[in-house]
Amino acid sequence: MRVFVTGARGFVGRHLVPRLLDEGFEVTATDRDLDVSDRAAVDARLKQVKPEAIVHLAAQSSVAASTEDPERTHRINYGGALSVLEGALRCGSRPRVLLIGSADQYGSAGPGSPPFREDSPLAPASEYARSKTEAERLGTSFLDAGLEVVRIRAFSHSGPGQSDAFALSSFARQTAEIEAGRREPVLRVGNLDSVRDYLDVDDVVEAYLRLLDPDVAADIYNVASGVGTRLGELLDALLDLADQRPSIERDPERFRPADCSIGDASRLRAATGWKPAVPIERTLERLLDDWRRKIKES
Ligand code: A2R
Repeated sequence: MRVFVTGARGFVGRHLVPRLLDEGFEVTATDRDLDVSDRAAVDARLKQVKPEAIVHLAAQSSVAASTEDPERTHRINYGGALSVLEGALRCGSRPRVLLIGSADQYGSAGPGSPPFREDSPLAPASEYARSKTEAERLGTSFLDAGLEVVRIRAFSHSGPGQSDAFALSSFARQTAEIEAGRREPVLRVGNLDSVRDYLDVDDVVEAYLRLLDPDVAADIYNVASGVGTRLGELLDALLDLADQRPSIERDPERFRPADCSIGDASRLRAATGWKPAVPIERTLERLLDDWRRKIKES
């Protein structure tokens, strides 16, 4: 199967592309070399490649950056999805499209609420989440034109290669810097009471692989563990792996009201048999080792 990947040099793409190649897929990997908001360029490239599937990862993926520059976020996330969907319809090979959305589309749940299901109401609270929600709706509208659009709502995931704009990666980077004596032994954090549903990036990649299967219904799917964990608990687990215990300081810049986001992935499990396989401790270990290596090399 010929798979066209956008955003292939991003965090998930760098894990997905090697896995696709291992599985015997033929891969066309694109990133900044193909601006997804440039409709004509995307159209031309898809007509040339005529893929059987597209995994559309390219995005402005930071919530904070989306608040600073909402227009740019909309242009990349919504405009990018529009280019890819239109290009897919016109390229002649009718590719199945995996549109990657986010748990942020649901907003935050109240304490004790059940995990979000695909039919839970959406309450996007940032331009990032709004752009993903609109891109998903756009994807749904292309079903009528006969395009198989799989709309994915991915919950938090982490692993080696993730930007330190995301909480766990930031904790791991700071820990590795403290271990290396490159930072005073103070770890700066946001709100540790937030509860998140965390997956290892390898489990997310496995879910996307299964959703490429043409026999799986082109539906909306949560990719989630179903388990919520306080960020503070994850930080403790990370520090158990560290060779020293820094003090923890609240960073007003990062501090947001505590939120709660847990997903129910039973639809994905029923359709594909997928379930997460990597324990979070393993994710934290690989993330910390990756930062240790990068800091040593820098
Ligand atoms: O912003 P950069 O230089 O890191 O490049 C990102 C790239 N990208 C684009 N590619 C083509 N045309 C654009 N206009 C454009 N803008 C950004 O997409 C980066 O290499 C990639 C996205 O990777 P990450 O930001 O690392 O996201 P991640 O964690 O791999 O997430 C994949 C998908 C995204 O749609 C997220 O919103 C969703 O999963 O959670």
